[in-house]
Amino acid sequence: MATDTLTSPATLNYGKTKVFKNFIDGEWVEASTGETFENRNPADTRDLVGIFQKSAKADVDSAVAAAKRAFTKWRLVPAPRRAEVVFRAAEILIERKDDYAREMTREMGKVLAETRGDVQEAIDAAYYNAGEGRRLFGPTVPSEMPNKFAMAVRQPIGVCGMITPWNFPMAISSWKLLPAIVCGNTCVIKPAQDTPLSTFNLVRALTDAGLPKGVINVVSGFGADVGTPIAEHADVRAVSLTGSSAVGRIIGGIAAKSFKHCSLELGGKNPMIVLDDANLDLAIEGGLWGAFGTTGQRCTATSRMIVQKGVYREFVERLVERAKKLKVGNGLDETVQMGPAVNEKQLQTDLSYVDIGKNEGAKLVCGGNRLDQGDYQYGWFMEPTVFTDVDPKMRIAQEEIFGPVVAIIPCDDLEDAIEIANGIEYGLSSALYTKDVNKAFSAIRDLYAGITYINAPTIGAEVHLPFGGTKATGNGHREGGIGAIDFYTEWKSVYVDYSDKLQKAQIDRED
Ligand code: UN1
Repeated sequence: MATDTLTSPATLNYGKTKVFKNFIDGEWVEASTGETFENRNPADTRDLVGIFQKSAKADVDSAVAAAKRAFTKWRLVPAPRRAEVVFRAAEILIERKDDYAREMTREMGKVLAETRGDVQEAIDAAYYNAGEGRRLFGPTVPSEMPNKFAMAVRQPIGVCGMITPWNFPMAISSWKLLPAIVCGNTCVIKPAQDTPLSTFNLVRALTDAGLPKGVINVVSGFGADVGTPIAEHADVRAVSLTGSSAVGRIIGGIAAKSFKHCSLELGGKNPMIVLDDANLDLAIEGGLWGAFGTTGQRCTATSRMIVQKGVYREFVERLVERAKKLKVGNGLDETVQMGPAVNEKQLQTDLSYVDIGKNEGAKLVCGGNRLDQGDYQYGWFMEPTVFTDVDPKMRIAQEEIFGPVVAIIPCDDLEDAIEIANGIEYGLSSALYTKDVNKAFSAIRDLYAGITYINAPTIGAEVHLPFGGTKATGNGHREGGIGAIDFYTEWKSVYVDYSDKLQKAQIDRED
Protein backbone atom coordinates (compact mmCIF):
# COMPACT_ATOMS: atom_id res chain seq x y z
CA MET A 1 0.00 0.00 0.00
CA ALA A 2 1.31 3.46 -0.88
CA THR A 3 0.20 5.10 2.35
CA ASP A 4 3.68 6.11 3.38
CA THR A 5 4.54 7.79 0.16
CA LEU A 6 1.31 9.77 0.36
CA THR A 7 1.54 10.81 3.94
CA SER A 8 4.61 12.98 3.80
CA PRO A 9 3.81 15.57 1.16
CA ALA A 10 0.06 15.60 1.78
CA THR A 11 0.23 16.22 5.51
CA LEU A 12 -0.31 19.90 6.02
CA ASN A 13 1.91 21.85 8.28
CA TYR A 14 0.69 25.41 8.32
CA GLY A 15 4.06 26.65 9.49
CA LYS A 16 5.83 25.66 6.28
CA THR A 17 4.82 25.84 2.67
CA LYS A 18 4.21 22.39 1.33
CA VAL A 19 5.31 21.38 -2.12
CA PHE A 20 2.90 18.88 -3.64
CA LYS A 21 4.15 16.62 -6.37
CA ASN A 22 2.16 14.70 -8.94
CA PHE A 23 0.86 11.33 -7.78
CA ILE A 24 1.72 8.76 -10.43
CA ASP A 25 1.84 5.00 -9.97
CA GLY A 26 1.65 5.39 -6.20
CA GLU A 27 4.68 7.69 -6.09
CA TRP A 28 5.09 11.41 -5.64
CA VAL A 29 6.97 12.74 -8.64
CA GLU A 30 8.02 16.15 -9.85
CA ALA A 31 6.69 17.49 -13.14
CA SER A 32 8.87 17.01 -16.21
CA THR A 33 8.95 20.79 -16.67
CA GLY A 34 10.65 21.44 -13.34
CA GLU A 35 8.10 24.26 -12.91
CA THR A 36 5.57 24.84 -10.16
CA PHE A 37 2.67 27.18 -9.38
CA GLU A 38 1.27 28.65 -6.20
CA ASN A 39 -2.10 27.94 -4.62
CA ARG A 40 -3.15 30.96 -2.54
CA ASN A 41 -6.12 31.64 -0.31
CA PRO A 42 -8.53 33.92 -2.24
CA ALA A 43 -9.74 35.45 1.04
CA ASP A 44 -6.19 36.35 2.05
CA THR A 45 -3.59 36.08 -0.63
CA ARG A 46 -0.81 36.33 1.95
CA ASP A 47 -1.74 32.76 2.87
CA LEU A 48 0.13 30.35 0.59
CA VAL A 49 -1.74 27.05 0.73
CA GLY A 50 0.77 25.05 -1.23
CA ILE A 51 3.01 24.80 -4.25
CA PHE A 52 1.95 22.45 -7.02
CA GLN A 53 3.53 20.99 -10.11
CA LYS A 54 3.03 22.77 -13.41
CA SER A 55 2.87 19.63 -15.48
CA ALA A 56 2.96 18.98 -19.22
CA LYS A 57 2.25 16.27 -21.78
CA ALA A 58 5.18 14.06 -20.66
CA ASP A 59 3.63 13.86 -17.18
CA VAL A 60 0.25 12.95 -18.64
CA ASP A 61 1.99 10.26 -20.69
CA SER A 62 3.54 8.64 -17.64
CA ALA A 63 0.28 8.89 -15.69
CA VAL A 64 -1.65 7.26 -18.52
CA ALA A 65 0.99 4.53 -18.83
CA ALA A 66 0.69 3.83 -15.08
CA ALA A 67 -3.11 3.76 -15.31
CA LYS A 68 -2.93 1.42 -18.29
CA ARG A 69 -0.68 -1.00 -16.40
CA ALA A 70 -2.90 -0.86 -13.31
CA PHE A 71 -5.98 -1.56 -15.42
CA THR A 72 -4.77 -5.05 -16.33
CA LYS A 73 -5.14 -6.07 -12.65
CA TRP A 74 -7.80 -3.72 -11.31
CA ARG A 75 -10.39 -4.78 -13.88
CA LEU A 76 -10.09 -8.35 -12.56
CA VAL A 77 -10.61 -7.44 -8.90
CA PRO A 78 -14.24 -8.40 -8.15
CA ALA A 79 -16.44 -5.29 -8.08
CA PRO A 80 -17.58 -5.85 -4.47
CA ARG A 81 -13.91 -5.85 -3.43
CA ARG A 82 -13.20 -2.70 -5.41
CA ALA A 83 -16.18 -1.13 -3.72
CA GLU A 84 -14.91 -2.00 -0.25
CA VAL A 85 -11.93 0.30 -0.82
CA VAL A 86 -14.37 3.10 -1.63
CA PHE A 87 -16.45 2.29 1.45
CA ARG A 88 -13.34 2.47 3.66
CA ALA A 89 -12.42 5.80 2.06
CA ALA A 90 -15.84 7.14 3.11
CA GLU A 91 -15.07 6.25 6.72
CA ILE A 92 -11.65 7.91 6.49
CA LEU A 93 -13.21 11.04 4.99
CA ILE A 94 -15.62 11.22 7.93
CA GLU A 95 -12.66 11.27 10.33
CA ARG A 96 -10.86 13.93 8.32
CA LYS A 97 -13.93 15.94 7.34
CA ASP A 98 -13.14 19.02 9.35
CA ASP A 99 -9.47 19.20 8.36
CA TYR A 100 -10.23 18.73 4.70
CA ALA A 101 -13.02 21.33 4.89
CA ARG A 102 -10.60 23.87 6.39
CA GLU A 103 -8.03 23.18 3.70
CA MET A 104 -10.72 23.57 1.07
CA THR A 105 -11.86 26.91 2.52
CA ARG A 106 -8.26 28.08 2.39
CA GLU A 107 -7.75 27.13 -1.22
CA MET A 108 -11.17 27.97 -2.61
CA GLY A 109 -12.74 30.58 -0.32
CA LYS A 110 -16.22 29.20 0.32
CA VAL A 111 -17.38 29.23 3.92
CA LEU A 112 -16.70 26.33 6.28
CA ALA A 113 -20.31 25.14 6.44
CA GLU A 114 -20.17 24.73 2.67
CA THR A 115 -16.76 23.09 2.49
CA ARG A 116 -17.95 20.59 5.12
CA GLY A 117 -20.89 20.00 2.77
CA ASP A 118 -18.47 19.47 -0.12
CA VAL A 119 -16.55 16.78 1.80
CA GLN A 120 -19.90 15.31 2.88
CA GLU A 121 -20.93 15.08 -0.76
CA ALA A 122 -17.80 13.01 -1.44
CA ILE A 123 -18.72 10.78 1.53
CA ASP A 124 -22.27 10.39 0.15
CA ALA A 125 -20.88 9.54 -3.27
CA ALA A 126 -18.51 7.01 -1.71
CA TYR A 127 -21.31 5.20 0.12
CA TYR A 128 -23.54 5.23 -2.93
CA ASN A 129 -20.87 3.92 -5.28
CA ALA A 130 -19.64 1.39 -2.72
CA GLY A 131 -23.16 -0.06 -2.81
CA GLU A 132 -22.99 -0.24 -6.59
CA GLY A 133 -20.14 -2.74 -6.27
CA ARG A 134 -22.73 -5.36 -5.34
CA ARG A 135 -25.19 -4.28 -8.02
CA LEU A 136 -23.82 -3.11 -11.37
CA PHE A 137 -27.06 -4.60 -12.64
CA GLY A 138 -27.58 -5.62 -16.22
CA PRO A 139 -30.51 -7.28 -17.94
CA THR A 140 -30.93 -11.05 -18.04
CA VAL A 141 -33.58 -11.74 -20.64
CA PRO A 142 -35.16 -14.74 -22.38
CA SER A 143 -33.66 -15.75 -25.70
CA GLU A 144 -35.89 -16.19 -28.75
CA MET A 145 -34.29 -19.64 -29.26
CA PRO A 146 -34.75 -22.71 -27.06
CA ASN A 147 -31.84 -23.74 -24.84
CA LYS A 148 -30.10 -20.43 -25.17
CA PHE A 149 -29.24 -17.97 -22.41
CA ALA A 150 -29.07 -14.19 -22.93
CA MET A 151 -27.79 -11.39 -20.72
CA ALA A 152 -25.82 -8.15 -20.82
CA VAL A 153 -22.94 -7.39 -18.46
CA ARG A 154 -21.22 -4.11 -17.69
CA GLN A 155 -17.54 -3.94 -18.53
CA PRO A 156 -15.01 -1.27 -17.60
CA ILE A 157 -13.80 0.98 -20.40
CA GLY A 158 -10.11 1.30 -19.47
CA VAL A 159 -8.20 4.47 -18.64
CA CYS A 160 -10.50 7.42 -17.91
CA GLY A 161 -9.41 11.06 -17.91
CA MET A 162 -11.04 13.57 -15.57
CA ILE A 163 -10.86 17.34 -15.67
CA THR A 164 -12.47 18.91 -12.62
CA PRO A 165 -13.56 22.43 -11.57
CA TRP A 166 -12.60 24.51 -8.54
CA ASN A 167 -16.06 25.24 -7.14
CA PHE A 168 -16.74 21.73 -5.74
CA PRO A 169 -13.17 20.48 -5.68
CA MET A 170 -13.73 17.31 -3.70
CA ALA A 171 -17.38 16.56 -4.46
CA ILE A 172 -17.05 16.76 -8.23
CA SER A 173 -13.77 14.81 -8.23
CA SER A 174 -15.65 12.13 -6.26
CA TRP A 175 -18.58 12.08 -8.72
CA LYS A 176 -16.11 11.08 -11.40
CA LEU A 177 -13.43 8.99 -9.69
CA LEU A 178 -15.61 6.83 -7.45
CA PRO A 179 -18.02 5.33 -9.99
CA ALA A 180 -15.11 4.97 -12.43
CA ILE A 181 -13.02 2.83 -10.08
CA VAL A 182 -15.94 0.78 -8.74
CA CYS A 183 -16.70 -0.11 -12.37
CA GLY A 184 -13.09 -1.33 -12.79
CA ASN A 185 -11.53 1.58 -14.66
CA THR A 186 -8.31 3.38 -13.83
CA CYS A 187 -7.95 7.16 -13.85
CA VAL A 188 -5.83 10.16 -14.61
CA ILE A 189 -7.24 13.32 -13.06
CA LYS A 190 -6.31 16.94 -13.58
CA PRO A 191 -7.69 18.98 -10.69
CA ALA A 192 -8.52 22.65 -11.27
CA GLN A 193 -5.39 24.75 -10.83
CA ASP A 194 -7.12 26.87 -8.16
CA THR A 195 -7.97 23.90 -5.94
CA PRO A 196 -5.67 20.90 -6.44
CA LEU A 197 -5.30 20.19 -2.71
CA SER A 198 -8.86 18.95 -2.22
CA THR A 199 -8.46 16.41 -5.01
CA PHE A 200 -5.17 15.25 -3.45
CA ASN A 201 -7.00 14.88 -0.13
CA LEU A 202 -9.68 12.70 -1.70
CA VAL A 203 -7.08 10.53 -3.41
CA ARG A 204 -5.13 10.34 -0.17
CA ALA A 205 -8.19 8.97 1.61
CA LEU A 206 -8.62 6.37 -1.14
CA THR A 207 -4.96 5.39 -1.01
CA ASP A 208 -5.06 5.09 2.78
CA ALA A 209 -8.13 2.89 2.28
CA GLY A 210 -6.01 0.49 0.22
CA LEU A 211 -6.39 1.60 -3.38
CA PRO A 212 -3.60 -0.10 -5.35
CA LYS A 213 -0.95 2.02 -7.04
CA GLY A 214 -1.72 3.37 -10.48
CA VAL A 215 -5.50 3.07 -10.17
CA ILE A 216 -5.80 6.83 -9.68
CA ASN A 217 -3.07 9.20 -10.86
CA VAL A 218 -3.13 12.95 -10.24
CA VAL A 219 -1.41 15.41 -12.56
CA SER A 220 -1.69 19.07 -11.60
CA GLY A 221 -1.36 22.00 -13.95
CA PHE A 222 -3.19 24.10 -16.49
CA GLY A 223 -5.81 23.23 -19.08
CA ALA A 224 -3.82 23.53 -22.28
CA ASP A 225 -0.76 21.78 -20.78
CA VAL A 226 -2.49 18.90 -19.01
CA GLY A 227 -6.21 18.81 -19.89
CA THR A 228 -5.69 18.81 -23.64
CA PRO A 229 -3.08 16.00 -23.62
CA ILE A 230 -5.44 13.91 -21.47
CA ALA A 231 -8.27 14.40 -23.97
CA GLU A 232 -5.93 13.68 -26.89
CA HIS A 233 -4.20 10.60 -25.49
CA ALA A 234 -4.89 7.48 -27.55
CA ASP A 235 -4.91 5.24 -24.47
CA VAL A 236 -7.51 7.33 -22.65
CA ARG A 237 -10.86 5.84 -23.58
CA ALA A 238 -13.25 8.13 -21.68
CA VAL A 239 -13.06 11.79 -20.72
CA SER A 240 -15.22 13.56 -18.17
CA LEU A 241 -15.11 17.34 -17.88
CA THR A 242 -16.93 19.75 -15.61
CA GLY A 243 -16.23 23.30 -16.73
CA SER A 244 -17.40 26.10 -18.97
CA SER A 245 -19.30 25.53 -22.21
CA ALA A 246 -16.35 27.11 -24.08
CA VAL A 247 -13.90 24.51 -22.69
CA GLY A 248 -16.53 21.80 -23.24
CA ARG A 249 -16.58 22.60 -26.93
CA ILE A 250 -12.80 22.17 -27.13
CA ILE A 251 -12.57 18.96 -25.07
CA GLY A 252 -15.66 17.45 -26.75
CA GLY A 253 -14.15 18.19 -30.17
CA ILE A 254 -10.82 16.58 -29.28
CA ALA A 255 -12.45 13.51 -27.72
CA ALA A 256 -14.69 12.97 -30.74
CA LYS A 257 -11.67 12.55 -33.03
CA SER A 258 -10.64 9.32 -31.36
CA PHE A 259 -14.20 8.18 -30.52
CA LYS A 260 -13.73 8.54 -26.79
CA HIS A 261 -16.66 8.39 -24.47
CA CYS A 262 -17.08 11.97 -23.36
CA SER A 263 -19.19 13.44 -20.59
CA LEU A 264 -19.50 17.22 -20.44
CA GLU A 265 -21.11 19.08 -17.55
CA LEU A 266 -21.02 22.75 -18.42
CA GLY A 267 -22.63 26.10 -17.73
CA GLY A 268 -25.96 27.21 -16.35
CA LYS A 269 -28.13 30.32 -15.98
CA ASN A 270 -30.61 28.92 -13.58
CA PRO A 271 -34.05 30.45 -13.10
CA MET A 272 -36.09 30.55 -9.93
CA ILE A 273 -39.73 31.41 -10.58
CA VAL A 274 -41.77 33.00 -7.78
CA LEU A 275 -45.53 33.08 -8.35
CA ASP A 276 -48.04 35.35 -6.60
CA ASP A 277 -49.25 32.49 -4.36
CA ALA A 278 -45.75 31.53 -3.15
CA ASN A 279 -44.69 31.47 0.48
CA LEU A 280 -42.57 34.62 0.20
CA ASP A 281 -40.56 34.01 3.36
CA LEU A 282 -39.48 30.68 1.94
CA ALA A 283 -38.78 32.09 -1.52
CA ILE A 284 -36.61 34.91 -0.13
CA GLU A 285 -34.67 32.55 2.12
CA GLY A 286 -34.18 30.15 -0.79
CA GLY A 287 -33.30 32.91 -3.22
CA LEU A 288 -30.56 34.26 -0.97
CA TRP A 289 -29.06 30.82 -0.55
CA GLY A 290 -29.35 29.95 -4.25
CA ALA A 291 -27.87 33.24 -5.47
CA PHE A 292 -25.18 34.00 -2.89
CA GLY A 293 -24.29 30.57 -1.49
CA THR A 294 -20.77 29.65 -2.69
CA THR A 295 -20.54 33.34 -3.75
CA GLY A 296 -22.75 32.43 -6.71
CA GLN A 297 -20.02 30.10 -7.96
CA ARG A 298 -22.13 27.02 -8.63
CA CYS A 299 -23.14 25.83 -12.08
CA THR A 300 -26.54 25.48 -10.45
CA ALA A 301 -26.54 28.95 -8.80
CA THR A 302 -29.81 30.87 -8.88
CA SER A 303 -28.73 33.58 -11.28
CA ARG A 304 -32.19 34.66 -12.50
CA MET A 305 -35.28 35.26 -10.39
CA ILE A 306 -38.47 35.47 -12.42
CA VAL A 307 -41.10 37.02 -10.20
CA GLN A 308 -44.82 37.47 -10.85
CA LYS A 309 -46.02 41.05 -10.85
CA GLY A 310 -48.34 40.71 -7.84
CA VAL A 311 -45.45 40.03 -5.45
CA TYR A 312 -42.62 41.58 -7.42
CA ARG A 313 -42.22 44.77 -5.40
CA GLU A 314 -42.42 43.11 -2.01
CA PHE A 315 -40.10 40.27 -3.06
CA VAL A 316 -37.46 42.67 -4.34
CA GLU A 317 -37.61 44.92 -1.27
CA ARG A 318 -37.31 42.11 1.18
CA LEU A 319 -34.63 40.21 -0.76
CA VAL A 320 -32.49 43.32 -1.08
CA GLU A 321 -32.86 44.13 2.61
CA ARG A 322 -31.58 40.66 3.44
CA ALA A 323 -28.82 40.64 0.78
CA LYS A 324 -27.40 43.89 2.17
CA LYS A 325 -27.00 42.25 5.57
CA LEU A 326 -25.09 39.19 4.38
CA LYS A 327 -21.73 39.02 6.10
CA VAL A 328 -18.94 38.82 3.53
CA GLY A 329 -15.47 37.73 4.57
CA ASN A 330 -12.96 34.98 5.15
CA GLY A 331 -14.82 31.66 5.14
CA LEU A 332 -12.69 30.37 8.03
CA ASP A 333 -14.72 32.70 10.29
CA GLU A 334 -17.84 30.69 11.17
CA THR A 335 -20.02 33.82 11.23
CA VAL A 336 -19.22 34.74 7.61
CA GLN A 337 -22.00 33.95 5.11
CA MET A 338 -20.31 34.70 1.79
CA GLY A 339 -16.66 34.25 0.86
CA PRO A 340 -14.58 35.81 -1.93
CA ALA A 341 -14.43 35.14 -5.64
CA VAL A 342 -12.03 32.28 -6.31
CA ASN A 343 -9.41 34.48 -7.97
CA GLU A 344 -8.76 37.92 -9.35
CA LYS A 345 -9.89 37.03 -12.86
CA GLN A 346 -13.26 35.76 -11.61
CA LEU A 347 -13.71 38.91 -9.55
CA GLN A 348 -12.95 41.07 -12.61
CA THR A 349 -15.53 39.08 -14.59
CA ASP A 350 -18.15 39.58 -11.87
CA LEU A 351 -17.44 43.33 -11.71
CA SER A 352 -17.48 43.63 -15.50
CA TYR A 353 -21.02 42.22 -15.49
CA VAL A 354 -22.04 44.95 -13.06
CA ASP A 355 -21.01 47.48 -15.71
CA ILE A 356 -22.67 45.46 -18.45
CA GLY A 357 -25.95 45.38 -16.47
CA LYS A 358 -25.85 49.12 -15.80
CA ASN A 359 -25.11 49.90 -19.43
CA GLU A 360 -27.96 47.68 -20.56
CA GLY A 361 -30.35 49.73 -18.43
CA ALA A 362 -31.04 47.25 -15.62
CA LYS A 363 -31.54 48.78 -12.18
CA LEU A 364 -28.73 48.11 -9.69
CA VAL A 365 -30.51 47.97 -6.32
CA CYS A 366 -27.92 46.23 -4.16
CA GLY A 367 -24.13 45.93 -4.12
CA GLY A 368 -22.08 46.06 -7.28
CA ASN A 369 -18.83 47.15 -5.65
CA ARG A 370 -15.55 45.49 -4.90
CA LEU A 371 -14.78 45.31 -1.18
CA ASP A 372 -11.15 46.23 -0.65
CA GLN A 373 -10.86 48.11 2.61
CA GLY A 374 -9.34 46.75 5.81
CA ASP A 375 -8.84 43.00 5.72
CA TYR A 376 -10.76 42.82 2.46
CA GLN A 377 -7.71 44.30 0.72
CA TYR A 378 -5.99 40.92 0.80
CA GLY A 379 -8.74 39.03 -1.00
CA TRP A 380 -11.08 39.01 -4.00
CA PHE A 381 -14.29 40.23 -2.38
CA MET A 382 -17.36 41.97 -3.71
CA GLU A 383 -20.81 42.85 -2.41
CA PRO A 384 -23.82 40.63 -3.03
CA THR A 385 -25.33 42.26 -6.10
CA VAL A 386 -28.95 42.49 -7.27
CA PHE A 387 -30.27 43.93 -10.52
CA THR A 388 -34.02 44.47 -10.98
CA ASP A 389 -36.24 45.31 -13.93
CA VAL A 390 -34.04 43.09 -16.04
CA ASP A 391 -35.14 42.33 -19.57
CA PRO A 392 -34.80 38.60 -20.31
CA LYS A 393 -32.70 39.36 -23.39
CA MET A 394 -30.06 41.39 -21.54
CA ARG A 395 -26.63 39.84 -21.24
CA ILE A 396 -26.90 39.72 -17.45
CA ALA A 397 -29.99 37.55 -17.93
CA GLN A 398 -28.44 35.33 -20.61
CA GLU A 399 -24.77 34.74 -19.79
CA GLU A 400 -23.27 32.69 -17.01
CA ILE A 401 -21.44 35.07 -14.64
CA PHE A 402 -20.41 32.61 -11.88
CA GLY A 403 -20.47 35.28 -9.20
CA PRO A 404 -22.80 36.89 -6.64
CA VAL A 405 -24.81 38.80 -9.23
CA VAL A 406 -28.50 38.03 -9.64
CA ALA A 407 -30.95 39.36 -12.23
CA ILE A 408 -34.60 39.81 -11.22
CA ILE A 409 -37.06 39.71 -14.09
CA PRO A 410 -40.79 40.50 -13.77
CA CYS A 411 -43.31 38.11 -15.35
CA ASP A 412 -47.10 38.01 -15.92
CA ASP A 413 -47.93 34.40 -15.09
CA LEU A 414 -46.51 30.87 -15.10
CA GLU A 415 -46.66 30.55 -18.87
CA ASP A 416 -44.70 33.76 -19.33
CA ALA A 417 -42.25 32.68 -16.61
CA ILE A 418 -41.56 29.36 -18.29
CA GLU A 419 -40.96 31.03 -21.62
CA ILE A 420 -38.44 33.36 -20.00
CA ALA A 421 -36.90 30.50 -18.01
CA ASN A 422 -36.40 28.39 -21.14
CA GLY A 423 -35.22 31.31 -23.29
CA ILE A 424 -31.50 30.79 -22.71
CA GLU A 425 -28.80 28.60 -24.20
CA TYR A 426 -28.38 26.53 -20.99
CA GLY A 427 -30.61 24.03 -19.20
CA LEU A 428 -29.07 22.85 -15.93
CA SER A 429 -31.26 23.67 -12.93
CA SER A 430 -34.58 25.45 -12.37
CA ALA A 431 -36.95 26.18 -9.50
CA LEU A 432 -40.53 27.21 -8.84
CA TYR A 433 -42.15 28.62 -5.72
CA THR A 434 -45.91 28.08 -5.60
CA LYS A 435 -48.53 26.42 -3.42
CA ASP A 436 -50.55 25.29 -6.42
CA VAL A 437 -49.86 21.63 -7.18
CA ASN A 438 -51.23 21.95 -10.71
CA LYS A 439 -48.80 24.73 -11.51
CA ALA A 440 -45.97 22.78 -9.91
CA PHE A 441 -46.56 19.75 -12.11
CA SER A 442 -46.98 21.84 -15.26
CA ALA A 443 -43.62 23.43 -14.53
CA ILE A 444 -41.98 20.06 -13.87
CA ARG A 445 -43.16 19.05 -17.33
CA ASP A 446 -42.33 22.28 -19.18
CA LEU A 447 -39.11 23.65 -17.71
CA TYR A 448 -36.48 22.39 -20.15
CA ALA A 449 -33.66 21.67 -17.69
CA GLY A 450 -31.95 18.67 -16.13
CA ILE A 451 -33.14 19.55 -12.62
CA THR A 452 -36.33 21.19 -11.30
CA TYR A 453 -36.91 22.08 -7.65
CA ILE A 454 -40.33 22.91 -6.24
CA ASN A 455 -40.29 25.28 -3.26
CA ALA A 456 -36.50 25.12 -3.03
CA PRO A 457 -33.80 27.09 -4.84
CA THR A 458 -31.81 25.80 -7.82
CA ILE A 459 -28.98 24.34 -5.72
CA GLY A 460 -28.83 21.30 -3.49
CA ALA A 461 -28.62 18.22 -5.74
CA GLU A 462 -28.11 14.86 -4.01
CA VAL A 463 -25.58 12.34 -5.30
CA HIS A 464 -27.88 9.43 -6.04
CA LEU A 465 -29.97 11.26 -8.65
CA PRO A 466 -28.89 12.21 -12.15
CA PHE A 467 -26.99 15.52 -12.35
CA GLY A 468 -26.58 17.40 -15.61
CA GLY A 469 -28.53 19.45 -18.06
CA THR A 470 -29.96 20.13 -21.48
CA LYS A 471 -28.75 22.27 -24.40
CA ALA A 472 -25.34 23.97 -23.89
CA THR A 473 -25.12 22.56 -20.35
CA GLY A 474 -23.79 19.29 -21.64
CA ASN A 475 -23.85 16.50 -24.17
CA GLY A 476 -26.62 14.36 -22.75
CA HIS A 477 -24.74 12.40 -20.08
CA ARG A 478 -25.59 12.58 -16.41
CA GLU A 479 -23.36 12.31 -13.37
CA GLY A 480 -24.62 11.01 -10.03
CA GLY A 481 -26.54 7.82 -9.39
CA ILE A 482 -26.88 5.23 -12.09
CA GLY A 483 -26.06 7.76 -14.84
CA ALA A 484 -22.42 7.69 -13.76
CA ILE A 485 -22.37 3.89 -13.78
CA ASP A 486 -23.77 4.02 -17.31
CA PHE A 487 -21.01 6.41 -18.35
CA TYR A 488 -18.14 4.42 -16.85
CA THR A 489 -19.16 1.03 -18.27
CA GLU A 490 -19.69 -0.49 -21.67
CA TRP A 491 -22.31 -3.11 -22.31
CA LYS A 492 -21.38 -6.55 -23.46
CA SER A 493 -24.25 -8.78 -24.56
CA VAL A 494 -23.62 -12.45 -23.87
CA TYR A 495 -25.38 -15.40 -25.53
CA VAL A 496 -24.79 -18.95 -24.30
CA ASP A 497 -26.23 -21.63 -26.53
CA TYR A 498 -26.61 -24.95 -24.72
CA SER A 499 -28.68 -26.70 -27.41
CA ASP A 500 -25.63 -28.40 -28.95
CA LYS A 501 -26.68 -27.41 -32.44
CA LEU A 502 -26.45 -24.39 -34.69
CA GLN A 503 -29.47 -22.18 -34.03
CA LYS A 504 -29.93 -19.26 -36.40
CA ALA A 505 -31.45 -16.19 -34.77
CA GLN A 506 -34.24 -14.55 -36.79
CA ILE A 507 -34.15 -17.46 -39.29
CA ASP A 508 -35.00 -20.69 -37.47
CA ARG A 509 -38.73 -20.23 -36.91
CA GLU A 510 -41.73 -22.53 -37.09
CA ASP A 511 -43.80 -20.18 -39.32
C1 UN1 B 1 -22.42 22.86 -9.07
O1 UN1 B 1 -23.46 23.49 -9.15
O2 UN1 B 1 -21.40 23.29 -9.62
O3 UN1 B 1 -26.42 20.77 -6.31
C2 UN1 B 1 -22.36 21.57 -8.33
C3 UN1 B 1 -25.59 21.38 -5.63
C4 UN1 B 1 -24.35 20.67 -5.21
C5 UN1 B 1 -23.45 20.45 -6.37
C6 UN1 B 1 -23.33 21.66 -7.21
N1 UN1 B 1 -24.70 19.42 -4.58
O4 UN1 B 1 -25.79 22.53 -5.32
